[in-house]
Amino acid sequence: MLTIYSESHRLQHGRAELIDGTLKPCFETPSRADMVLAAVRERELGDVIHPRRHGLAPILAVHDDGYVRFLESAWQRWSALGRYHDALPKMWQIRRLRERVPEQVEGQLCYYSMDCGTPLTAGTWPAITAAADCALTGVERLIGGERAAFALTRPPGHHAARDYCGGYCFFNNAAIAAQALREHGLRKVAVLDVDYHHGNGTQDIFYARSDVLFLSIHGDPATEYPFFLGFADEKGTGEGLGYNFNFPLPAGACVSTWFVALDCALEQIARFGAEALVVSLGVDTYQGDPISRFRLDSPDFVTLGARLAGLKLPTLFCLEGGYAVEPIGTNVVNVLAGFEARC
Ligand code: SP5
Ligand code: ZN
Repeated sequence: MLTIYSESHRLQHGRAELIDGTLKPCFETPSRADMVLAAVRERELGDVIHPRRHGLAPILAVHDDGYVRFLESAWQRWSALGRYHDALPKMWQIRRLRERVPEQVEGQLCYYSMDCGTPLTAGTWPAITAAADCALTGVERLIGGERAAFALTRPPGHHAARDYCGGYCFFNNAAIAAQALREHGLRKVAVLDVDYHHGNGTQDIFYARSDVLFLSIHGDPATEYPFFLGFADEKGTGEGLGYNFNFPLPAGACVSTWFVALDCALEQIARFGAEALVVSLGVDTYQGDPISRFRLDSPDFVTLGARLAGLKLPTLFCLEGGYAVEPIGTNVVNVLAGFEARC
């Protein structure tokens, strides 16, 4: 399987994340991608290519114009205020506050953020545009007839909605890819999110649409991040009613429960008649993940890959979470190798 990778991911390197009242090193680090790339090479998954640049049009097809312009200019405007550490929001436009875009960068950072765990840095913009280009280059390869491709996207994307960042995500790489597949003429695209956390951003982007089916298997938001979306009764709206499926599972759920949910999701994808599949591939479902509470072990990821291959669809994998850094490469490549074994 082809891997699409850019060194520019390294430019996103947040210094700190607020944990337990103190600033701790970010869980989402460049070493994650290094470990995945090393495993891709070591296990000879296939060629590794650079992304081609696609510009802003495919990004603006799923993200709000004001949000994109904010991300493009934020660091320059932040540092012009004499601030050189990570840009993090300190408040939110919560219930009964005015939904109004502030004029200056500090207020805009609050307006366009979901949490304070997503540091915007000097290198965020080049890193996130390169990640989107990795996903879009993968789409081109699928359109060119490739059965599957792996976009080694970092930072991840699935928490990023039409007009906000959060959960280490800025541009929703998987959503950008799904939309690009639609624009290349595929009529029905499914996005399956297997990250431990609900893909709130992807759900947000496609919630009113029937041409992109969204399904997510994740820790129950009653107790798990992102807390405010990802419940089983969120089924889509308007035209999109019946095209959104959430499978929240209790924290600590056993592996067999997780695979039962996967089977339900795969059945829906087949029923929908998807012409292509985008997988939001987070491996923070691993039993050793430091911020998550599912129990998949490394061999379970091979099984996951094989089940996905059973759909017999052109498939693009986009990397999402996974914070047990040492085994992340093994776990990700296990999925991809399991998929290839069943191709
Ligand atoms: C892409 C992705 O997986 N984003 C996840 C964002 C989760 N952010 C919340 C982190 C909460 C960390 N809790 C620390 C518990 C340490 N024992
Ligand atoms: Zn996650």
